[in-house]
Amino acid sequence: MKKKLLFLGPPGAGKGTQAKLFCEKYGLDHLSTGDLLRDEVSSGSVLGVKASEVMNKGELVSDELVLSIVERRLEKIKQGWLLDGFPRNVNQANALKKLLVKINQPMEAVVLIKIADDYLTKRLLARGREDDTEGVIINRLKVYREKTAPLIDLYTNQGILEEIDGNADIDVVFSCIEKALGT
Ligand code: B4P
Repeated sequence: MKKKLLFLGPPGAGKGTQAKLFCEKYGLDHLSTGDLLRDEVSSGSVLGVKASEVMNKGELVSDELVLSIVERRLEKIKQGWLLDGFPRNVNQANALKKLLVKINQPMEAVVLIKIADDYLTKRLLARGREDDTEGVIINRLKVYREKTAPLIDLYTNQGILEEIDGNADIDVVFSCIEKALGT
């Protein structure tokens, strides 16, 4: 079974939801940069205060901060990992590639969860997190299109991208992911 995975998709596509289920079932370490940043915010640290200002505008937190968090965590994992919400731009993808070469753990598959903007906005408004207001969601979608979507071509060209339709019930999306990954 593939054990070095990345879940990619627009905000609200269900990356976090599916990643959690997948890691529980298959015993992988779930590495969500969104969750790790929210932990930093709750701790009230200087970095957390800075991160919270950026997240509440729907922008991306600095590559430097995110990379240091990921590097510290990835090096300790032995069993297999699932990256959720990282990388989010080409710079982060290049840094990740270097890190994976260094620790000799190449990425095995990327799951792209696709879904139309209308559904995403409805889902996120219903969730109601601090960064789930209409104006911030519009900006997050714009940032996704400009900065994260170019990663789709990058991983397609590497031949490791699997596309999933995210506009279905959670268990249906989960089965599609399992099928795509051949579990
Ligand atoms: P994230 O925490 O990654 O959150 P997200 O992309 O908005 O949500 P996700 O796709 O995981 O959706 P979820 O499963 O929760 O990012 C938040 C912020 O952190 C970013 O804007 C950025 O500022 C910062 N950040 C994170 N990573 C970064 C990085 N690498 N670099 C820089 N900054 C970074 O699902 C959403 C909702 O839909 C939930 O309520 C869920 O219950 C529901 N849902 C899920 N699947 C469903 C389904 N099939 N049907 C119906 N509802 C569903």
